[in-house]
Amino acid sequence: MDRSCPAVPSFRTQIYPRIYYAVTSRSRFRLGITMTIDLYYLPPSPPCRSVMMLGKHLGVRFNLKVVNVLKGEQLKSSFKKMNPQHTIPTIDDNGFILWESRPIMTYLVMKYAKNDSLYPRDPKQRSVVEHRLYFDIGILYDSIITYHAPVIFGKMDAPPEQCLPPMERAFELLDKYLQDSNFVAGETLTVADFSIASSVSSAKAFGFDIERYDNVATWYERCKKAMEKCGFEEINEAGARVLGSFYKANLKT
Ligand SMILES: N[C@@H](CCC(=O)N[C@@H](CS)C(=O)NCC(=O)O)C(=O)O
Repeated sequence: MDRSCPAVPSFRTQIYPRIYYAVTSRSRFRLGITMTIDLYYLPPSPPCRSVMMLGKHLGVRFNLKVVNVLKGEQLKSSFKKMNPQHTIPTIDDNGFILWESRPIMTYLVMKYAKNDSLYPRDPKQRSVVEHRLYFDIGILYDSIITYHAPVIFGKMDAPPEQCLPPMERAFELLDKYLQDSNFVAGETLTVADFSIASSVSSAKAFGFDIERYDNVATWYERCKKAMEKCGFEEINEAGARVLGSFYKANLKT
């Protein structure tokens, strides 16, 4: 009779190494001896700013690698080989390559956070965080960039008028989401606040008046305090100001 049972994984060769890796990589990180993560970025880039602030919040050490997308450096074959979508931010966590700021943020929390508060495990809470991240990429940030990008890239002298109402509508929605909660996905800070704070600070730096939206303005001040130690001023607002200056330099109205 064949006593071997290939369907049952061996504890010594298959299960134990996985447990060992999971435990030691977390411990190494907590002891501050984790390997650094390469972050391909440019300081004014909104999605890069949210990742950088979150990294600082988590205590993750980034090995910063500038990719100047304004000079087309993202189109170099070496970068496109790593990220065929050729976007920043992109991370390389010891061979694990990931791009898109929002999945990068959720990955960093799942792998390196001391608890799950920034990306809750509870299905309902997590779904609200996911909703806000999707709202940001698909509606809020999208409307902000669609309105301002033609001027930033010198394609138009003034922003396209027809793109203003969608941006205002997005801010009205954000204002509603913040009506009964301190942060965008509930009572505590989550990765969605990092993402949306970066979008809102960009709009503000372009000259959009966020004070028209009471809840957004109050939440923005709250984020300033909550993210003070992770670079809200020196990473986020400073970068947004540089982006805003590109826009204002090309604006001819
Ligand atoms: N949804 C992406 C957007 C990334 C993105 O478009 N980044 C810009 C810089 S802000 C970029 O890399 N542009 C260069 C390109 O698309 O070739 C994210 O959140 O990471």
